[in-house]
Amino acid sequence: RKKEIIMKRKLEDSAREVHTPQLLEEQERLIATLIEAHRKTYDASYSDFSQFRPPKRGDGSPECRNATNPFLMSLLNSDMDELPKASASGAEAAAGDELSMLPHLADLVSYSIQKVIGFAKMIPGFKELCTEDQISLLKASAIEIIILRSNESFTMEDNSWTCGSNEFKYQIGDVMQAGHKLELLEPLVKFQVNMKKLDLHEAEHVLLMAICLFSPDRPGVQDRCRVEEVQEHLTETLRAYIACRHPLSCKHMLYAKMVEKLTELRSLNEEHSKQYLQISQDAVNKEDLPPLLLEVFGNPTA
Ligand code: YSL
Repeated sequence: RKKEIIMKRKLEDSAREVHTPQLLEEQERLIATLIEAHRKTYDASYSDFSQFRPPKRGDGSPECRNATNPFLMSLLNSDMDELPKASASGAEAAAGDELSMLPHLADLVSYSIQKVIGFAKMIPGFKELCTEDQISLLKASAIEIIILRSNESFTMEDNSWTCGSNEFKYQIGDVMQAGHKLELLEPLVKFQVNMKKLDLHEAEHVLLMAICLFSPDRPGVQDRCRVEEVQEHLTETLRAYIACRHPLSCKHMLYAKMVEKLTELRSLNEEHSKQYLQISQDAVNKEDLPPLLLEVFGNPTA
């Protein structure tokens, strides 16, 4: 009898597979909407980056090594004969100041948060949530979605996020100069490498970001059922997409691997919260952290 039941299940399973060889029209539309939302909010020319406060790297040049005479060095190495009025922050940064990359990277993250919000607003079902739930979802997932979307600029050639020119190429060392610890950045880079290896289609990439956003178990979410419903609809669409669009040879376990990435993002998120708290306390120049960033990640001095 048990055998019979198992056989019957197997037949049903294969029948189901045969009956879902194509994406429903509605699922196709959803994917098209998400792709458009992403394209509208991800500018792959990275032309906005020049508006951020400039990156400052302690790059091992003479003025950076000479930490004892940063002001002298900056005057000797430039055409200026006076220190800039704003406390010679350039000289401090040139001296390899611990948080020299913080203003630029904080601006990049603040900019990215704005783009993530724009993306979220175009996902069917998001605007229908109450504002409190929209905020709870965004606060909890912003860093995860930024990590996901950044995979587009990540390259395995030199394990950097390359956003156009060398000035906007970010390596581990640069992120360390924003106050993050090496041992915690390694998992972040590993994550990027493994994501890259999944070689996702654009449809899968955008679905993953949307699924990440609609996680019903985030703190503070009131209407968990609504969030779960949307998430299930998104995951169903992802499964269907993989089943019928992804080449057989590489779709093996792809859905499972993508779900695993969501788990890894949770632990990166947790680690980020701890490091952020530390950095936001260390950042003596409170202006280093843009207001949106303080609002989304938390303001320890508030
Ligand atoms: O407060 C944010 C801190 C994180 C680092 C967290 C480290 C602990 C995690 C375990 C920032 C500094 C990381 C970024 C911004 C460093 C530079 C490269 C990058 C990292 C994501 C988080 C993202 C790159 C881009 C460029 C481009 O692809 C985009 C437009 C993306 O939105 C962001």
